[in-house]
Amino acid sequence: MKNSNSNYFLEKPNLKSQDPDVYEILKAEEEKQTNKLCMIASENFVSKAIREAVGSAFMNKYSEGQVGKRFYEGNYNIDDLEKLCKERAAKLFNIPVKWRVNVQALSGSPANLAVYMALLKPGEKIMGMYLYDGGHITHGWSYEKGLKNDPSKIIHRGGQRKVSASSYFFTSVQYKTDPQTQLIDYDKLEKAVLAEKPQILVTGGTAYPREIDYKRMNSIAKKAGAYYLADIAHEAGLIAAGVNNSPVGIADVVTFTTHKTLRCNRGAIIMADKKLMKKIDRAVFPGLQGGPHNHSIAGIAVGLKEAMQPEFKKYAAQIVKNAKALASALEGYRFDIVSGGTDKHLLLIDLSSKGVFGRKFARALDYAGIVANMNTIPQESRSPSDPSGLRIGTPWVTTRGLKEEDMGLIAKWMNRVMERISEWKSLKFDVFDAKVAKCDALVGIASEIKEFLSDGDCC
Ligand code: DSN
Repeated sequence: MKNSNSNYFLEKPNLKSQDPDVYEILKAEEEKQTNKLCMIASENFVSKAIREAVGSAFMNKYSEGQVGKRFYEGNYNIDDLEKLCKERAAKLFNIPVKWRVNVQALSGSPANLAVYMALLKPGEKIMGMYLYDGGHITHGWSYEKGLKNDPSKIIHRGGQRKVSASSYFFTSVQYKTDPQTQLIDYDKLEKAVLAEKPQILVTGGTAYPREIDYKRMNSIAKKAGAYYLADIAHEAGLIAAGVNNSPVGIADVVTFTTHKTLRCNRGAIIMADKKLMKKIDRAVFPGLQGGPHNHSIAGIAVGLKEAMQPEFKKYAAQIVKNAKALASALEGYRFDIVSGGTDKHLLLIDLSSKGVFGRKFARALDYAGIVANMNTIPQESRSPSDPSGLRIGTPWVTTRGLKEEDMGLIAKWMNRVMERISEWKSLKFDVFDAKVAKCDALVGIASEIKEFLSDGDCC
C-alpha cells in the first residue's frame, strides 16, 4: 500500500516545495520575530520541543469526552496525553487535593465563557474590571456610543453595544480603579460589590500592572454571595514560578491562557474545586465545543514541564526585573508610567504629556524594530482605536536573554523614536504613517536593533 512505510510521520517537512506561498509568509514572520524586539505583553517565544508537539500527529485525532470516557475509539494515547497534561498543571500550580483541572478549552475567551455558562443562568450578573483600566473584553465589556467616562463613579454600566458573549448573554457591570492611584481601591470596591450583588466577581485583565489581593477579593465576593473567578492569563507564568501571588485555592475558579508568561503554545487551563469542575467540564464539552485540540494539549504538556524546571523560576524573576528596569529607564526620559511602575511583566505608558498617542507611537516603534501595542489607560478620554497609552511587556525579550542593562538601551531607542516623530504629531494617521515608513532615523534604529539581537551575547 502506498505511504504505508513506518517512517510516514518522520518524513521531512516539505512546506517549501509543496506550498511556497505559505512558506514565504512564514519565513517573513520568522525573520520579523528574529530581528525585532517583540514586546507585546501577551506574547512569548516557545521552544522547538513545543513546536514539534503542536505540529504532531496528535492533531489528527478526535477525542470528544473526558479521559477514559470518550465518544470515539482509539483514544488510549490521547487519554495518556491529557492525563499527563492535567497532572503537570496540578503539580505546577500546587492545586488543593479537592481541585481538578480542565485543559480542553481552546483559549481564554471560551474558558471564561465556559465558567459563566457553568455557574450562571443567562441574564445573571458578571462584575469585572473596567476595560479601559486594564480589564478584559470577556469580563463583561459593553458600552454606549458617545457616553463619556465619569471619573467620580466607580461603576461602569456599559450600554447597548454588547461586545462579547459575556455582556451579550449576561448582565454586566464593571469596576474602575482609583483615579488618583490608578490601583484597585478594595474598600470602595467592596461597597460597590455589595450594592451591585453580582453572581460572579472577576479579577484579572490585560493591562493592570499590579498584583491583586486575591484573599481580599475572595472575601468581598463571599460577602456578596458571589463566585470569584481569578483570570490570571497574563501572570500565569509568574504565579507558577512563585514570583507573583497565587489565587489557586483562594478563588472559586482560576482560568488562564497558556501562551503568555507561561510560555506554552496557545490554549487555556481552568482550575476549580471538583464540584464546580463537573459543571465546568460539561460547559466546555459539549456546552461550547466539540473535540479538544490534542496537538495544543501536547504542546502545553511540554511547556508545563519546562515551567517546572529551576531555570523557569529564574526566567520569571528576570521578566519582572526587566519590566521594572524598563519602567524606571523610561521614567528617566519623562515617560509617565501608569501607577508609577509594575509588579509584573508589563507596563502601561500614559503618553498624554508627549502629545504623540498610542496609535502613532506604536506604529513608529514597529518601523524602528520594537513591536508593542496601543492601549487605553485609566481615565481614558480618547477612543480605543486611538488611545492615550502604549502597553509594553518583557516576556519575549527575556526569553531572548535580555537583562536589566538592555532595558536601558530599549528605553533609549524608544525615546529616540518619540523625539523623531514628535514634529509629526498633528498629522492625520495615514499621512503620518507614510512619513514614518520612509524615515531614515527609524530605519537606522531598526538596523541597530537587528544587529543587537544578532549579537551572540544577547541570545
Ligand atoms: N489579547 C490578549 C492581550 O493582549 O492581553 C488578551 O486576551
